[in-house]
Amino acid sequence: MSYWNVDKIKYVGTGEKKSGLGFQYYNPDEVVGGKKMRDWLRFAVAYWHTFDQRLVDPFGDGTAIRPYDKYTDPMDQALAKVDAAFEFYDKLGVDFLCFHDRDLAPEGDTLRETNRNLDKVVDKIVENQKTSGMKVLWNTSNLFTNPRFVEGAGTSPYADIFAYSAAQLKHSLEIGKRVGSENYVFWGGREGYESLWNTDMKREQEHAAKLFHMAKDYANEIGFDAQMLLEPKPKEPTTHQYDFDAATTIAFMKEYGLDKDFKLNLEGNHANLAGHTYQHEIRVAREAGLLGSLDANQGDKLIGWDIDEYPSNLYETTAAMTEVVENGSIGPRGGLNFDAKPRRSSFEPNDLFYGHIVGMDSFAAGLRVAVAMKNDGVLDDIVKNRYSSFDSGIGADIESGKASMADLENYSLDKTQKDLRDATHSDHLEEIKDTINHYIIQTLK
Ligand code: XUL
Ligand code: CO
Repeated sequence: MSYWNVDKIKYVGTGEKKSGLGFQYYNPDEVVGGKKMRDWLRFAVAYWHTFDQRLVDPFGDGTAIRPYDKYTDPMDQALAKVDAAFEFYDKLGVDFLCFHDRDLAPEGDTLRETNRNLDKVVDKIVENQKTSGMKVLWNTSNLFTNPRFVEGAGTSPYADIFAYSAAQLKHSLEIGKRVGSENYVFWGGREGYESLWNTDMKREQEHAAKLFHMAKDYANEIGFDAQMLLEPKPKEPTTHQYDFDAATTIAFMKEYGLDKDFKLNLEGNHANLAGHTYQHEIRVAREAGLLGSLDANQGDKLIGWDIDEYPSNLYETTAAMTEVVENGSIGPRGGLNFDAKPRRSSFEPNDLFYGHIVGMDSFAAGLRVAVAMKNDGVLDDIVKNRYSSFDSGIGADIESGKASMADLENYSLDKTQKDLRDATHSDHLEEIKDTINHYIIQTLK
């Protein structure tokens, strides 16, 4: 039985496209910058957006038409979805999937019943992995949808909710081990506050850190050696999320001794909500040695919430992939997970293929441009030259610590206005942007 009415998606290149369903830039086994494209990009399909999302918005019901809708019993539908999902991965040509525990199976009345439902679906995933070779980039625990998490999970003011969260998480880690997840993600869906008037911020953050430590300790105990990742987001759903952005999350990790075992999973739309570019977030993580993995999506500059649009902005993917190429990889076990969904008006099954194709092609294009710029050392020279006054003389003495403040005073006291004006140089930023445009246009034509 076939769920999706398409053939396997092929690389067709940038010539005349015969059908809309083809990759123009993503050619998985082509070697670019010393590695196969599939190994640079390690694309993953997100179970929640792709197979569960009904395309609701706050004003309207779901519009999605999905090939397993005919199964009305929740467990029958959950099992059919696994087959549909693995056919989708095969036709799209991705190597990885990602999921939350609750994406897979309906909850029962107790955690025991819920785990039983979940285990049945995971059994089927494991069977499908054996025949397809599909790998799990990461799994995670949904500790935010059910009303019990209304005031948080690890940061809930209620001990029973913390306990339940830990119990749910324990099983999710066991599942991670079963499916061989390369990473394990924590996005703090409700881990923030609505109002400071009733919040003990310090106590909540200590609790969150305790839950992360417990998770890592338990993973070690069962021999689940996934890279642990925290995913920053500044707001939505709570007014203020504790893992606001990369820099805030790194400070939290350092304060609570988590920076040895945890890295970051960074998302484009989350970066924008924090007032940053995706490139900024990736740079902050990479320079701290904490870049773990990436959630691929884009926001809309005119909308102030998380719309999880499939990435299509080539300038932004070029910027993100420039950081990745500079880093040598996305992260030790990182990949690009499409935390993205079609617009509500793109409700047909095939829109899921188009969404992933534009996303995969956009990052593949970004990779090609970033590698071309790297090969020509375009940015290397720009950055190196800008700081070259620190390579010798007084600059080298400042960096080495040889120069004291008194030395710098001596050095500066008689410099004239003109001397100092001459010490600065134009950044030629417009020329740099013109060069980047040139590489995008030339590489992608
Ligand atoms: C929410 C979000 C999540 C995480 C996984 O904005 O990004 O889907 O990626 O829980
Ligand atoms: Co995400």
